[in-house]
Amino acid sequence: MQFTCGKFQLDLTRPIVMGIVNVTPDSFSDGGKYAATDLAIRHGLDLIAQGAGILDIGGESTRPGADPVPLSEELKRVIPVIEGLAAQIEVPISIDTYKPEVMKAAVAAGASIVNDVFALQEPGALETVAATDAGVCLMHSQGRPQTMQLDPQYQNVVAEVIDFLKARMTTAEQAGIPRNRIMLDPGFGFGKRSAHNLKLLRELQQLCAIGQPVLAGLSRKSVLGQVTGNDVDARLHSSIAAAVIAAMKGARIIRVHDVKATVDALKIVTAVEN
Ligand code: 9MG
Repeated sequence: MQFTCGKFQLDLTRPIVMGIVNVTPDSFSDGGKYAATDLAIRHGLDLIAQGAGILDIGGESTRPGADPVPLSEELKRVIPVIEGLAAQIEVPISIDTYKPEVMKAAVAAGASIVNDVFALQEPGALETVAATDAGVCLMHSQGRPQTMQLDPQYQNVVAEVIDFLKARMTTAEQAGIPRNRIMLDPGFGFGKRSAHNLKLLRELQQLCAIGQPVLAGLSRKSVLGQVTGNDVDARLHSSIAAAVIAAMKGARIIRVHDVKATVDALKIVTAVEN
């Protein structure tokens, strides 16, 4: 399986790790430690040294209850980090945003994947990505971060997520984004109760059967806390377990905070699969 993004052709015959670089003072799991540009760049370089195959840079938290960040502030946070990293690294940089203006500036600064938790539904987002050679991650979310965890409802969460992502993929293709630049993501924790998240993970192979690369992001999420009883800073082991399950079900991009531990765990998955 191949995924094209900018100048990169990713070989997804084995799972790879997307390392998270939050440039947000309110980041839910690292307390904004890497908010300053230099620290964020250093953190990104460290994640690559640990084996990350993609870096995901975000300037607006999407944790439940998070407030939106003004456009100018988001640009100020992420663009210098992307420029600083793009000059030094040979792995794709992904921009975690739903704002078309940030997508455009980030790609101009050196990003080659747009990671959109709203699946390019913001006006202008489809056209913005189509006008670039960037890849895109289309993620499912029910609602917006401020309210998405209040009362999420589904008849059949797996079928509804798959139908939504298929429809967004068709729309993206019609807008001019070729299929080899699209990955899909069920959006663990985005407008889903624990039971929804666990069912999506259990049946992830159904989403993978569409034939597009699937991204899974469960790192440190609240479903892991609900199952284990652990706070966010004690969810390493459960995050690794979730990453391994997702990869064994067919996910090819695993989005995590703890890169080295996940890379090692996924080496076992690859060795078993081969
Ligand atoms: C930004 N962000 C937070 N969680 C995420 C997830 O599960 N997937 C993607 N694509 N992005 C996420």
